[in-house]
Amino acid sequence: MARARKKLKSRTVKAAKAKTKTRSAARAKPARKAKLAAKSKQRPIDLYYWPTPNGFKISIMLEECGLPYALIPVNISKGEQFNPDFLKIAPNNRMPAIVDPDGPGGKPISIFESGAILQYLGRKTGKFYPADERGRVEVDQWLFWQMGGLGPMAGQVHHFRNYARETLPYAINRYVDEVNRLYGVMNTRLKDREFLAGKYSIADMACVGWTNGWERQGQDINQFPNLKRWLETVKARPAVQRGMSLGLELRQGYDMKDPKVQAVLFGQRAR
Ligand SMILES: N[C@@H](CCC(=O)N[C@@H](CS)C(=O)NCC(=O)O)C(=O)O
Repeated sequence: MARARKKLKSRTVKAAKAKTKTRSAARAKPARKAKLAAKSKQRPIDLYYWPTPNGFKISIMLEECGLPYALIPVNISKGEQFNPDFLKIAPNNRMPAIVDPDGPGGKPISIFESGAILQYLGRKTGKFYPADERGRVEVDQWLFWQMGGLGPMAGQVHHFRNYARETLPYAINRYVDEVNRLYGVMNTRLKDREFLAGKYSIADMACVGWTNGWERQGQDINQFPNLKRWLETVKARPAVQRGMSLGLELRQGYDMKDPKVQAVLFGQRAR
């Protein structure tokens, strides 16, 4: 019920925005008019989301592309990621996921895994994901580097430094060191280019939420001046700011240190 209400509210906000756009369309030049009309016909993408670094990747991309979307909160602290309807879309019981009503062939498509969603939205819009093979490979390398390295390792640091019930120095040091190594790799990469793949892309969107938490990962950003400069540049983008503030209020009242929340999130085994 709460989910449906949120969705409705979000759709109402989008509808109000669409009305504003329709009014400005009346004054626009013909080519711009056609573009605005096409945009107003776009049906919103359902975004299954909770405000975390993995969720931000997709809220940022949707904001950057100006795509209409409806926010459907998946409260992972309460276990909503195990709802059977959600599992049909995201069988890994993790958010984010999307359902695009206008998928390939004009039919709906559902997608889980943030990297796959970013690539899909990049192909769909032709934005922030080059069409030429060399440019695409540049982006893919850094996107997969985030998906397989930076994200999981930083996630382990958050777990062992901030949430684990026992203090395990070996585990903490192992993951703090690995994140430190990864920050070093990123810092070197950014020495002679503004963004990870040269131009701003989905690879940068994938990394910003994870590097933003550097303090909680036991790192000192000042040791990585190129990374620091990159982080400031990316975070200054209005769409990134909108994406990273989406739904922050939903998290209020939920504490990862609460044993009830930990019982949902930790110690998961095959079901
Ligand atoms: N590889 C996945 C990871 C997503 C992920 O780990 N999401 C977390 C929140 S950041 C989640 O949904 N956790 C729910 C749970 O642990 O049950 C992706 O990038 O989409």
